[in-house]
Amino acid sequence: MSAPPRDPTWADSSSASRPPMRHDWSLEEIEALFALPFNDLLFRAQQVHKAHFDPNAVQVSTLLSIKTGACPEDCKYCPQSGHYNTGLGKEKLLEIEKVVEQARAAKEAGASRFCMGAAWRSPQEKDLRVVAEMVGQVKALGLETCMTLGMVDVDQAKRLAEAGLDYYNHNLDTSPEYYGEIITTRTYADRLDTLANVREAGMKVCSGGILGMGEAPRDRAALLQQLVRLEPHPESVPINMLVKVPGTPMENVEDMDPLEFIRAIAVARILMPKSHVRLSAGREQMDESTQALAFLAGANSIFYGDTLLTTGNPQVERDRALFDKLGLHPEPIDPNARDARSDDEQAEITLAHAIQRQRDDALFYDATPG
Ligand code: SAM
Ligand code: DTB
Ligand code: SF4
Repeated sequence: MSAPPRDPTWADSSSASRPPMRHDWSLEEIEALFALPFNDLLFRAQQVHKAHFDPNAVQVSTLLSIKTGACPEDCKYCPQSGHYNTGLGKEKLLEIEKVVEQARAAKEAGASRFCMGAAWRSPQEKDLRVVAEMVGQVKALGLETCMTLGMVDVDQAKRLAEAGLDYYNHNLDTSPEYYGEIITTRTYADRLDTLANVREAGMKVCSGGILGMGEAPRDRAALLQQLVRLEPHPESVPINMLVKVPGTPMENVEDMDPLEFIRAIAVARILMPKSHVRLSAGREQMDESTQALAFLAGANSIFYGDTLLTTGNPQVERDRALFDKLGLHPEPIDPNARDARSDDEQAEITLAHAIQRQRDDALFYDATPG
């Protein structure tokens, strides 16, 4: 996956002509984007993509499950929930050396970010000490680090940030309205709180959702509306296509039209112009043309490696071949982008968060189950 010569026109619109980032998109505006003729929608998404990114560069992350199975939460899509029988056993937290070994292999295979996931509701104190050490050692390899460990409070988020964690992944998963159909053991407001805590700790936010869970088109628009309300927008927005795992309540849900999925990627790109939009879970079930359309629609990040957390992902050789066919190349880590936030910028984020928390409390009081 070597870098071919760049198209010199990719960053061709001057910053002066770019509209400011918006957080106040109405549901109707977002639905109107979804309703555009497909070609018009993709053209608009490409214009936005080209104005902010090299459209042929794709950020490459590798995922590892550091603690698998027996999760107390009841997320209906998830093979790791202890509420369903999916054949997964309960595993202990992996040893640090094993994780570092996998991270080194991921780096050698071409990944720039290493994402570690744990099937926890939230980390316990004894575990937090271990994962903090893990972060430090993975980061020392020269990789960006990301973790997804469930809910975190501000203190936990700060400790992870101090350990060197660059990104924290915590998905909103679906719209506030559909959420109660999918998860009952934590609320939408809990999720927004965790995202606010991650921001307050100065980490980058990775947050997105899952499509194809039987949601209505309006739920897709409402999920994106929630993500776009976050200030700043999440730096990373994973859009997962549901992986239907036998034993979960979602194993027989109806397939989503792949073109509707592409529309969602394009709308995410338009709404969050500077974010990396990740074509996340579900690639193994997608043909090459659908993946190519997703990149055309503005997706610019993938999980790379033969497994996600517990389910399959395309073999690395297949991804290398796809990148070659499409003339894509892995995006290098931007050394200036890391830790580049000034104290003033961080203070502004903290203030914006205090305001957003008040708004969320008011808005979600009624929308979320007990
Ligand atoms: N337990 C932590 C949590 O949920 O916050 C972290 C791990 S959890 C597996 C991370 C994310 O994986 C979920 O939020 C969900 O969006 C995604 N995910 C889980 N199962 C999936 C599936 N079958 N298909 C697509 N995405 C899935
Ligand atoms: C995200 O949005 N998708 C990833 C990552 N964040 C942690 C997880 C996908 C999991 C798919 C099901 C599995 O492999 O267990
Ligand atoms: Fe647990 Fe996360 Fe799976 Fe939900 S998505 S059951 S919290 S591992």
